[in-house]
Amino acid sequence: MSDIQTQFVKNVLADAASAPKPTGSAFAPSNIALAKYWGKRAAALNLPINSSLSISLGALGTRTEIRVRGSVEATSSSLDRGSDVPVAPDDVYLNGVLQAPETSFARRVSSFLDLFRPLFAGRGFEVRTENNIPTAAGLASSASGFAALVMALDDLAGWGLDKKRLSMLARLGSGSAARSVYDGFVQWNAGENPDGTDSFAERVDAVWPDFRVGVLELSAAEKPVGSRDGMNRTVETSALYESWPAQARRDIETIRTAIENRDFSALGAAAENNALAMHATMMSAWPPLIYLQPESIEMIHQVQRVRAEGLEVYLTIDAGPNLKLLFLAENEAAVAAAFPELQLIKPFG
Ligand code: 2P0
Repeated sequence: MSDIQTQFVKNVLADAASAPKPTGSAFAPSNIALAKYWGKRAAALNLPINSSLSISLGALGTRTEIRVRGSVEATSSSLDRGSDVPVAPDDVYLNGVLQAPETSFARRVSSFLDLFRPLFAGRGFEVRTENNIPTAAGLASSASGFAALVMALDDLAGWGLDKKRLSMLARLGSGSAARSVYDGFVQWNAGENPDGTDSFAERVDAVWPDFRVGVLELSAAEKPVGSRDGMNRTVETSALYESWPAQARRDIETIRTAIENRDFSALGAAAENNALAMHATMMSAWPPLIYLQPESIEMIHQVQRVRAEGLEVYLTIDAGPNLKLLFLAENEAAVAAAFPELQLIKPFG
């Protein structure tokens, strides 16, 4: 926890209400970026170099329940007490199982909660996190996890924060979490201010009930490098990264227009090109970042084959080996036949 983070939290909570409850709870959906976030301009406030655009995954995500040990008033003025407040340990449960404090999951949750702990008299929390995302499906749970955690804290303390502020706080836990406070299509504006006040996500005003996402879980191989280190390495060493922010801007523009016009072909092409361009920047980092496995390459070719035969299906890939397919309801049966292992997701229910 740095001073700059503490100050940021204090500013975001400046006008917050206070109506503490015994338990706070919230659900946040997972999301998949159609125009990816890759690269930070400032680490402490988790500020991205480029804006990104995602689709939230409806009922797939994280439900979190949080309570303080004992009841305390949560006010922003108590942040002033700062670091002389003793830190109490948290009990962090994941899918019903208590996580040892030294696990990376418990450590990430606790260090995020440290940002807010002074508001709760330095007490420990009990956090119960339930993910209904199929395990190992390659869907990031940090996005829905930090979004649900911030929303549950807001519910617990009765801050009454709007989505913009929730998004800014979720961003401190994980960049992609900034997008998971909304349903549907979401744009996270990178912003320019060093103080992070213009970097938050907004909902794209569109409902597309026929939009489908499919997950192809291809490989359980360990990621060579996590996203955080991977994007830093890419920014620092890849000569191709120079062209990335402009590509991101173009793709977001194309995808927004495509959503407006319900032009699925334009959306799919821009999303697929964006994901493969991101992987090109990763591969051109040094040491190289190759998240794709042989199975990923095989399936990329399979997608191109079936598309050449007339089936409108596009792919996107995050920092891992698994593919996510994009298609419309009318092609659900054909896509399922071409990709029997596909896990079907309906983002709009
Ligand atoms: C995204 N990814 O837009 C991109 C595409 C992975 C590839 O956001 O360091 O866990 O916590 O801000 O959000 C994964 O990175 O990284 C990610 P941090 P995060 O979905």
